[in-house]
Amino acid sequence: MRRLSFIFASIAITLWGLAVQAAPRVSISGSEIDVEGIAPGGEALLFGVARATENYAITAHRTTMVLEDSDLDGTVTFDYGGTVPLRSVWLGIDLATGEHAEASPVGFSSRELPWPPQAIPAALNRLELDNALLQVVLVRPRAAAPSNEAHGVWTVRTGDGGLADSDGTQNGRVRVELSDFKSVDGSGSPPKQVTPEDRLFVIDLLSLQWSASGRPGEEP
Ligand SMILES: [Ca+2]
Repeated sequence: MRRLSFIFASIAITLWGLAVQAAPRVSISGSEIDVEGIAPGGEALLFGVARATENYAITAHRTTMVLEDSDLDGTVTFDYGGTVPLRSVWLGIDLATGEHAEASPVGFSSRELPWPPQAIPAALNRLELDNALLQVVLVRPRAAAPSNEAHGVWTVRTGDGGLADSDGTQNGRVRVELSDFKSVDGSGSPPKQVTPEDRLFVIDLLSLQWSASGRPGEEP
């Protein structure tokens, strides 16, 4: 009996190890986008931008959607409502851990850029990025906020010299205040400062290039 308990304990530790290391995967098929490999019963954020031409104008459709794993299989599915546009980039983020994965439809290669080292100034209350037009997402993972109050997802769209660019000028940079972020999941006011556990994701609405800030515990 003692031996049996030992075996169960070993299995439990192995499974726990797998759960800690698990990273999500994103796959696209027809009109569906799957985020697989999240904690069973957990939530994932699907963050995507799709470029399309409509009435001779190029548009960027943005998606920031929290998806719940209600059937406990560790996979959530988003239906785009039509074939997922070729020129699109999709990030799946496990909201328990902040781990992410990315995919684009077959035939389109999106480009990941390194997280800009100067993007978060010492005051930690804003971002400074060299983009003309972008969507930013801030995820405070559940694991990083055990109080169950502060975790959540916030997003903002910003454009150089315009919307949510607090430097107010067209200078090739945007300065985005955390206070301009809006909740995606009803979790209330945005954080006042970025913490090392937070994960930031940026998709450029023109080039579809994207960046993710470092893993929890790394220097942002
Ligand atoms: Ca600017």
